[in-house]
Amino acid sequence: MERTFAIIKPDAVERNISGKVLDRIEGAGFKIVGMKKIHLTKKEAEGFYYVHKERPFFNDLCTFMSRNPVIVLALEKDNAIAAWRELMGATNPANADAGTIRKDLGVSIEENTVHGSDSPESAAFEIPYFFSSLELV
Ligand code: FUP
Repeated sequence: MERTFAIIKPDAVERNISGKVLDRIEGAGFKIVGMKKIHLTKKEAEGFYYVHKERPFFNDLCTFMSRNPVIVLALEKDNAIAAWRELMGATNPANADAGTIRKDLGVSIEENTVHGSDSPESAAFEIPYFFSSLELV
């Protein structure tokens, strides 16, 4: 079993479609081992996305991620990291495959509804950024 980290981003929480995303997650066989709703500060968003700090979209991304609450998740499944990336779809919803969350629910490359760890190293940073071990059950 592998664990990955996911976020239901502000665009989805604002549109009241968190449940739709959770339904797809559970329907695809992921076990939700951690879940909470939080409102990130801009600084917390910057810390989370620090690998992108030199990118031109960094400031807008962190403003977006802190404009309203998000739902953070730790997910467990065989090959969870790759499986969740596949279910999410490409970063830009316009390029995402049919049937993926970003294709069906994403608004734009920035407001793309969900986040997912892109490697074991990312998951190992991202899960404990939000969850203590006691919160993973
Ligand atoms: P992903 O792993 O698919 O979420 O994509 P990246 O790690 O490359 O980018 C992280 C987030 O930055 C994306 F989810 C959305 C945002 N982004 C932009 O706003 N503009 C871009 O050109 C690229 C990414």
